[in-house]
Amino acid sequence: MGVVNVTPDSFSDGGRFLDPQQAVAHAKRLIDEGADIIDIGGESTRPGAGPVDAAEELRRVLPLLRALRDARVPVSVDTSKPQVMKVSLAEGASIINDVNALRAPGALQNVAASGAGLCMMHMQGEPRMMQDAPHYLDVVGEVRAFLLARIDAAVAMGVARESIAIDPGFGFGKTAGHNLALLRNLRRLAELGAPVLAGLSRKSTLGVITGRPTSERLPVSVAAALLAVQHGARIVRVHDVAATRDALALLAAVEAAGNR
Ligand code: HH2
Repeated sequence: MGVVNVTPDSFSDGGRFLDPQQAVAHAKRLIDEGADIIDIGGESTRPGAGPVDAAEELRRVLPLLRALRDARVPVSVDTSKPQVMKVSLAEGASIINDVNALRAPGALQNVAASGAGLCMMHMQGEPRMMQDAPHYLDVVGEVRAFLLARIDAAVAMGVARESIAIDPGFGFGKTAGHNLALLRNLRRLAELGAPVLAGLSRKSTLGVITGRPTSERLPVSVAAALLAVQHGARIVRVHDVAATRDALALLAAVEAAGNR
């Protein structure tokens, strides 16, 4: 899943693709590099980010969504707002990716009615405060229980089980230690039966480990995507598609080699 953020303030690519033409060109480049899904977002969820209203979010997202209508890959829209979901689905989005796991009133109904795919992510708190003092007794168990409850809620609302992906929400109300425990134990989430999506690309935990700023986190992001897939992720949400593709091609080749 290749990321295109149409925002002024996203943590790693904020402001780069605010111009619709640049956003479209970037999305097409990611598709050419081998992205299987394009994820477009009109509101930053980085720690401390302020909220954006639905009209502004749609103003950012719709030109890109419309331009990608004929793209050869599905487009997902990264939003927590039921209104943005509804309009995006009517305008051709195939997937809703919600960092709030469709907990806003009306969100699940809107997605269930459309038959679209959805990704439900775990977050402790909300973006403005989530990194203040994240706390868990058992981070893996708590994230797993939350995601199971969200799968059940979506299925009860009429969403097909096979349309659901789940995500531990790396960096969303989690310390570096919490993120690493989740990465190490992704298989426990995969056991829930839904494909696991992992978004570690350029995130601050990778900066803590390497001491590098966002702009220098490509190598460690590729390593993180590889580790995530080795630990059970089926989808990786990344900014750098070509490099990640290469690493995953190597992993696939090693696995196909078997014991010959
Ligand atoms: N991370 C971000 C945004 N959306 N969605 C899912 N499912 N999983 C993630 O880990 C995830 C996500 C944050 O990254 P980014 O979009 O690069 O930054 P920002 O939120 O500042 O726009």
